[in-house]
Amino acid sequence: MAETRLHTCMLCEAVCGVAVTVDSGARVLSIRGDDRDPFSRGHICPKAAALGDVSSDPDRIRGPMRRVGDRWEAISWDAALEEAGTRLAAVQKQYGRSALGVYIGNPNAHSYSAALASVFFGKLLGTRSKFSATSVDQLPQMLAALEMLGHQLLFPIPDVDRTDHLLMLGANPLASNGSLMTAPGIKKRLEALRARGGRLVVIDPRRTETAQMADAHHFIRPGGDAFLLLGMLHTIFEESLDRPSRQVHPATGWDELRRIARAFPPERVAGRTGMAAEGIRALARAFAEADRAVCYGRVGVCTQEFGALASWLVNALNVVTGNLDRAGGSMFTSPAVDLVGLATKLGQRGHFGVWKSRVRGLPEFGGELPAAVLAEEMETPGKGQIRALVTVAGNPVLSTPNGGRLDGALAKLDYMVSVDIYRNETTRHAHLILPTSFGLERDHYDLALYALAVRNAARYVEPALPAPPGVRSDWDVLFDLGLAVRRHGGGKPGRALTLAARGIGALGPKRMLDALLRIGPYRLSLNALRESPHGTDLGPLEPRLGHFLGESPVKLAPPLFVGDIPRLESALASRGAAAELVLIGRRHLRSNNSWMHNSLRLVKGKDGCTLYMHPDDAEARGLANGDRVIVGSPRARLETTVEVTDAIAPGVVSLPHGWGHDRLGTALRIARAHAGVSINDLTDEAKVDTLSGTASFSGVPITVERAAERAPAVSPARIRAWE
Ligand SMILES: Nc1nc2c(c(=O)[nH]1)N[C@H]1C(S)=C(S)[C@@H](COP(=O)(O)OP(=O)(O)OC[C@H]3O[C@@H](n4cnc5c(=O)[nH]c(N)nc54)[C@H](O)[C@@H]3O)O[C@H]1N2
Ligand SMILES: Nc1nc2c(c(=O)[nH]1)N[C@H]1C(S)=C(S)[C@@H](COP(=O)(O)OP(=O)(O)OC[C@H]3O[C@@H](n4cnc5c(=O)[nH]c(N)nc54)[C@H](O)[C@@H]3O)O[C@H]1N2
Ligand code: SF4
Ligand SMILES: [Mo]
Repeated sequence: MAETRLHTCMLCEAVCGVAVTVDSGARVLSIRGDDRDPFSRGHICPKAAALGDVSSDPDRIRGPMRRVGDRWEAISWDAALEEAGTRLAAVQKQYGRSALGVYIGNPNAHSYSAALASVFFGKLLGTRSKFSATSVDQLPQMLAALEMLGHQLLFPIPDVDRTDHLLMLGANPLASNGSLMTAPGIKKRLEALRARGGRLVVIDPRRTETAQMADAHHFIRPGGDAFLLLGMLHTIFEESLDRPSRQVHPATGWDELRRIARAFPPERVAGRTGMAAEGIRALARAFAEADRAVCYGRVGVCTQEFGALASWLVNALNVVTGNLDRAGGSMFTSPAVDLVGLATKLGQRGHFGVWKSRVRGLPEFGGELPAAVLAEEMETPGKGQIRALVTVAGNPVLSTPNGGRLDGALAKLDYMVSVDIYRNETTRHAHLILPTSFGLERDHYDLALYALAVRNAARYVEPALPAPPGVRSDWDVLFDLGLAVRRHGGGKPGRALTLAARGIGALGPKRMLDALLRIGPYRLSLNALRESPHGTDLGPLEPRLGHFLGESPVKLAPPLFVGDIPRLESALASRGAAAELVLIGRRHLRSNNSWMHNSLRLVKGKDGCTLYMHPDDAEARGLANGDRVIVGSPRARLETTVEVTDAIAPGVVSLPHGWGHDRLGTALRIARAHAGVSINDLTDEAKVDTLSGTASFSGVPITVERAAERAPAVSPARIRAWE
């Protein structure tokens, strides 16, 4: 008999409530949006249906696997944990604790149990060689929060449901469903904004799906955002459009910011932004004069040469116009589990630059090093060289800059363990793959994303599907693996931590979540949430900066950012030969980073991995729609298909990330048949936002030429890794 169970989609950040209908054999018959979820109101996207595909995917890893040479064999959990503990501890004993690296990927944030367990996991391993997807994503926004607001996780959230003017830079929520802005059904929310007379303005080198529904869209040169924002601030100060009296929470640094902006009149930055000076002034006036306005920047603003400066200036624009912590402006969520509030009370705010990476000297952030240095830290001999690695729900070969180099470096490690559900481009290098339960097989409360929601909400669901018998929960795997490494004695014994971890590990994630809900702002509990299985609405965002800052002011001009202005100046001054073409990324509604391409329902049909090119650029190269081309950067040459479209700015081309599934040794049959190429074979690990260490994906100089009949278009690193 069929039965319908409630769950929450955990693929992207929108936390859509779903109703999963399963048959008596626990096979998924359908996945629909839950109309009765007060937050997501029935919204889902095409990816939700693929949740069942991943669970039942024949290629999924369903029990621990050990690699012997290039052969894989099943191994018991006891033997696997014993081997991993012995080998990883041996590396730490011989070469020091930080010779063991850890890389934590994106899906970790989408499981409350994994997110909580990984904190202990990191402490148990006791290494400084920690990496995550943060440094190829939102790090600049965290740095801006740390420096301006005093906590690295205090993300300002655009109050989209009440604003009159949304200025959006480097985000495409119609494809991504919103990021650092949990807003299920974002398209409807944006339609409502326009229906109530508000304006949506999009700044993007591509006329995206979101730009197409906006009131206005302006092309920008990749990496031009910090210049644009300074030009806008210049106008606002020059025309006395700033609103110090409207800014409720006090802010310092007003004069310093005014002084900085004075040096960037729109006429001066126009060239670097690709926008007309008068256009920049008009943007500034419209924003400052709107009753309730919010500037929102996301991945396109972060992963670029001046990502940290741009992220700072987005916040600064909101403050200067009196829109921070104000309804319809940039606000702060009050989640049922308030980890930021808790951490603030404990005095844990995050840190930056306390130590530097060994080889290149890039700064740590919150105890992690930039993913852009991972390969060099493995390849460069000397004390502290990374010789073993654990990846947890990450695929850095496809997701970090110059993945090809990393691919080669992983193949040379002494030992590697991957906690993952697939044998993919990264995990194929592991000596052991430890598989976890997935998605609908877990209970779910969205610890991370309810804390970033545009409305306060909570929902707890029990597992909707049984997990395959051979896998374990992420919680158990992380605690067991961490404790195994401890047991085999990596470095100091650390008895207190070991005992605490053993106790907390045995307590389980539910008890921990329940405790966090009970001490949260609404004094909820798991049982209270269970009483509203469709979810609970906890009301609109309320001003709450005082809760975090007390009397402390917002810092409008933190010295860290002010100190980086000379780099902007020199970029303006150096009018070197502009690259012919620069590369940016893109997301698609039917794709999710690197790991949903083994679902036939998502990849069938039109090729998802094509190169967008403006008609002028195509004509200049004699290229037509559908032609095969070679895209070249100093890192690789790849063959792909060109898609001619005037929706991309002239001089800019775009490839999506997360593709390139034709590498040897993976076990992803459908993805291999829809392989595409990896943009991160082309991107450059040397190109980072040097202030924050974040990868600079936007604006990679490349060349495009017609492919010869039979072009040898394989990245050299890909061959090297398997020689
Ligand atoms: N369908 C789908 N949804 C996803 C994901 C996915 O892979 N697929 N991934 C999830 C993840 S991990 C994240 S972090 C979020 C990201 O969510 P978003 O930030 O909304 O991500 P994108 O759709 O990549 O939008 C980034 C935009 O920045 C533009 N851009 C590139 N360079 C520049 C620049 O220099 N300046 C400006 N102003 N714009 C620029 C690009 O053209 C693109 O339109 O999406 C999440 N949701
Ligand atoms: N050029 C370019 N590069 C980018 C981006 C871009 O816009 N352009 N975007 C960047 C961004 S925003 C991000 S967040 C990163 C993502 O970078 P990563 O997190 O490194 O990569 P993902 O593709 O999300 O890979 C997730 C991995 O987790 C596994 N997995 C999925 N679910 C589970 C689970 O429940 N448990 C376990 N144990 N494993 C699971 C998958 O099999 C896969 O191996 O990519 C970044 N890279
Ligand atoms: S929008 Fe995101 S959370 Fe909602 S169904 Fe799609 S992938 Fe899942
Ligand atoms: Mo991300």
